[in-house]
Amino acid sequence: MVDRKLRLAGLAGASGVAGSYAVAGYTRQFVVAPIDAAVVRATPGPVVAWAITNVGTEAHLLHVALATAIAIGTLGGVGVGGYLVSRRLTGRRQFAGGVLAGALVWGLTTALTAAPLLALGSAVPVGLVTALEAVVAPAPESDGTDSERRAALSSIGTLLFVGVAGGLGWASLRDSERSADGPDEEAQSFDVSALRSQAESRELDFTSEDLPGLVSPIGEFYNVDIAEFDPDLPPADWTLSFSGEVDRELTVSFEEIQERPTEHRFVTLRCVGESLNGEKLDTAIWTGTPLKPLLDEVDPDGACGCAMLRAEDDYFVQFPVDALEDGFLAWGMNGRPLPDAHGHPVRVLVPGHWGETNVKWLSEIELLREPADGYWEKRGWHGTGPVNTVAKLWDVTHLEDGRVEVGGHAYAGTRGIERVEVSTDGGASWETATVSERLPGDDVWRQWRHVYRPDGAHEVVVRAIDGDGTVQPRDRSEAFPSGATGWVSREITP
Ligand SMILES: Nc1nc2c(c(=O)[nH]1)N[C@H]1C(S)=C(S)[C@@H](COP(=O)(O)O)O[C@H]1N2
Ligand SMILES: [Mo]
Repeated sequence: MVDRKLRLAGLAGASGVAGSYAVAGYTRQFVVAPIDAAVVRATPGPVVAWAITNVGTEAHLLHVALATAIAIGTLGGVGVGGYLVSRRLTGRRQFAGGVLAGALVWGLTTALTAAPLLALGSAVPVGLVTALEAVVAPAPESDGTDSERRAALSSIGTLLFVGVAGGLGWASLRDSERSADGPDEEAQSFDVSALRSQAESRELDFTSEDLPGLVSPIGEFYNVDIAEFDPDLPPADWTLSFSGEVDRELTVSFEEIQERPTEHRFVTLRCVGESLNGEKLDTAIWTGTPLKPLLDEVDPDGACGCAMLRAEDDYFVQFPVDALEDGFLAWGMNGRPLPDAHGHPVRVLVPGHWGETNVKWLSEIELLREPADGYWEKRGWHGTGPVNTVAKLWDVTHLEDGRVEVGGHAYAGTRGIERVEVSTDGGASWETATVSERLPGDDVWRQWRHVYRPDGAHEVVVRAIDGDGTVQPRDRSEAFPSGATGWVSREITP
């Protein structure tokens, strides 16, 4: 008996979650989304840090799976609970039970997602599954035989399966259409062709085809979010407020911000959580306006000279106003409106500082009196300062003539990359690599390349020298808490 109720709850919950996905897609209105956000918020900092450095980008699968399981259990539990209560009250199995189950699930889903219409996507299947169970299960007085029941159950199962599979198929079709981004060059909204050709003319001629160019295509640009489900923010609904320790408060709309002087800039981003030779390092051509004139208008006067930036996904980060003054409000990426995943409609870009300061879906800049921890700093990270210098070893190619080509990208924030050095004897002697010509802008990476004739097994080591002449430190440390350090090296056997 208990077993049957559990099975019914599982079936009802799963159909509710599938139905919600079918109507809402992988968005904030999907019933799993708010549960996932709660799971992420409740996860202790050390667990998050461990997952970021050890599980990498797949870590999100873990919390989404957990959130999905919780959603199935909750919708199923509430649905079957409602059905059983109704049955007890009316003394009979009937459709009223299904209606009550559906209504409860509708209320719960609406409360979670604030989307009453789309909440029907989970309510209707749960209502149907419980109501059908009322029909199929024999009433105590009935003499329905086991085989009749089994036949009815299996036809309901088939119907459900077809319904759910059809719904999911339709949803994924719709989602793939929605996210059909196409190549960057198509559908340009801003003319960034001049910068694009500057980048192309400076790219090194690698024999290997595996090395990224100087501008990362939108679909390949790395992505780090605290929320699995991006905010969905129409530009017309977006505003940015300057609040707190200011002389004049100010709120600007998307339209107003776009009327300001517009620039296109190359800016590189790097996540403090990436491993030493990781790939959370990318560059785009951003379109936007400088922040300084807006800050001058509000005239910050807080004692700490610091600001808290807040975003639509409840992300927040604190760092010095000085750093913010060099910042840029961007609404374009590689010639297109900022994509949802990268902060649509507006994000901030802070030159030379770790990725986490580059707040997406930016909604508020609060000037503070005293410093306070941001989202990641509360979780133990120290990632609001300038980036560490790094030379990545992203490719080793054995050329046909027996030589070896090694290459990658190097980045040192606003200090710039002066030189990249390569050792092919484990760090005993060093040679200077070819680097790509500097791109305009004061926060951009460079490519490097070196070709040599190997002599047996050996160890390649690379290091960058920044614009101040400082050599990338050799001492190794993990990404947590303030960014990986050390030289990237690789054993090579001919
Ligand atoms: N609102 C918001 N902004 C955010 C984040 C976030 O989770 N929410 N992640 C930060 C981190 S840790 C990094 S490394 C960069 C990544 O930007 P990208 O996803 O556009 O590459 O965004 C930063 N800005
Ligand atoms: Mo990050």
